[in-house]
Amino acid sequence: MIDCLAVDIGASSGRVILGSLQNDRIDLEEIHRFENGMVEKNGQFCWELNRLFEEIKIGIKKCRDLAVQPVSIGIDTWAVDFVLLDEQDQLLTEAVAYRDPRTNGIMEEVDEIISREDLYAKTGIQFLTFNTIYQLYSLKKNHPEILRKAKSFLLIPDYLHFLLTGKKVNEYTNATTTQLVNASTKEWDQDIITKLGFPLEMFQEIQKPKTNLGGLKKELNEEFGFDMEVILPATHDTGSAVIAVPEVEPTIYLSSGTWSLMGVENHFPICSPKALSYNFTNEGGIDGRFRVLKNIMGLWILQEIRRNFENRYSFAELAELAKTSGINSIIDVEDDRFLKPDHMVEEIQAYCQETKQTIPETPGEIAKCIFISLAERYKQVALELEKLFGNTYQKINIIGGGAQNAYLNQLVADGTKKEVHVGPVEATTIGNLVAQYIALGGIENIDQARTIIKDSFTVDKYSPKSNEEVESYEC
Ligand code: LFR
Repeated sequence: MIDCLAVDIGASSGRVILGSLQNDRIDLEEIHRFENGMVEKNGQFCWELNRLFEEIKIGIKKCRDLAVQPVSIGIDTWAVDFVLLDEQDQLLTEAVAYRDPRTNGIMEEVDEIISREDLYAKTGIQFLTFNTIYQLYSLKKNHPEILRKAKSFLLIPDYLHFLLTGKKVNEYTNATTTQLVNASTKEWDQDIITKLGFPLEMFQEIQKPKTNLGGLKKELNEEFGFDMEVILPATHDTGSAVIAVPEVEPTIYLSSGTWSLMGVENHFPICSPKALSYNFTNEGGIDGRFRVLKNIMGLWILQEIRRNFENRYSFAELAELAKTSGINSIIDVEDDRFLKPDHMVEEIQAYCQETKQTIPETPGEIAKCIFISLAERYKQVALELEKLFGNTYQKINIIGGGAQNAYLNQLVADGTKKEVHVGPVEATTIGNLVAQYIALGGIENIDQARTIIKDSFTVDKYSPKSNEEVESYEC
């Protein structure tokens, strides 16, 4: 039996999960769960990195209390956000969150220095206003003195791994989301970095998933009473999630959580003008794979309206209310206005008014508007993927926490007219563990891992209903 710890921190919560691999089965046990969210510090939205690290330590200590001693640990989080360290390895910056407005208007300024065509041909990364490249450029513009002092650039999981081990590396899958990594060489693109005037020396060596960073720092070893290997998973949560898609055949996956990431796994990047015209990303994956996918503003919109309703309704209740609502107004879920509006419900209502659609009023109407808008977008992106790959896919595999939403799953099946396979819900954690198991020799490769995942976790199926059964939601 091999016991490993996966730490998976998303935008709204984090978990420390114990994964046990035995007889070609993976079992999961949640050891510790904690809240996450942006807080305002000096007028900026930031993550509470020190608290997050304390929570990870609590999780490790709970293992000790349960008399479990995992062999290794690996951490994954959301992408693009980073910290900078000075010569003494002290933090120079807060971990500013990607939804902070500091990048407003910055993409256009970077366009003047490097054309989108060039940037895409080199990196293959989707243009999103909050990519690291734009966050760094905003910092350079507004606080050049900070960037001048920076000696180390670490993405969030890199920093947490540094706190565990004292070693500074940039893990590859997450590094690709900076839009500064060359998709062919899989290394920092020095040309882009120097053109934008970022200090080249602050970028660390890029290390691939499965790299063993060695043991814990001495003081942590003493504090916990045991040592563990620290093994890099795909530290970008989406990278870990896609490892756990339980299909060996190429299929469309939809990693559903705060974001909806919809794409196809490929063995090379597609940085063509056609891929650019669809604005698909090519994020680096494990073992030379690429995630050709689209970032779609996902359940964040629903999380926000829940907050606007003071958490009076659960996600399941909102789905129930939506089902019985007759409204068919649709919003463009990828419009940046929904990235961090002051009040999501009002933003949705304003959008519907401006586009001359019925204004949703009740919680059920607003939820329905969000669900059908997401389903509509998934349908369009599935078509774009088929056009890009010149392929017809028979099914869509929904993974992640959002896969628990039966109403949305059925809407996806009905809209795309494809079989929808649902699960595993814990894909990110499982993918994180798989990299550790392969590094430790417990699993041979990704194909074997996917067979094990298929045998260890349930996958539900939704078939598209016939046209007569489907209530039309076209505008
Ligand atoms: C999902 C995710 C997406 C990334 C977004 C912001 O949690 O990692 O892949 O685009 O968060 O980092």
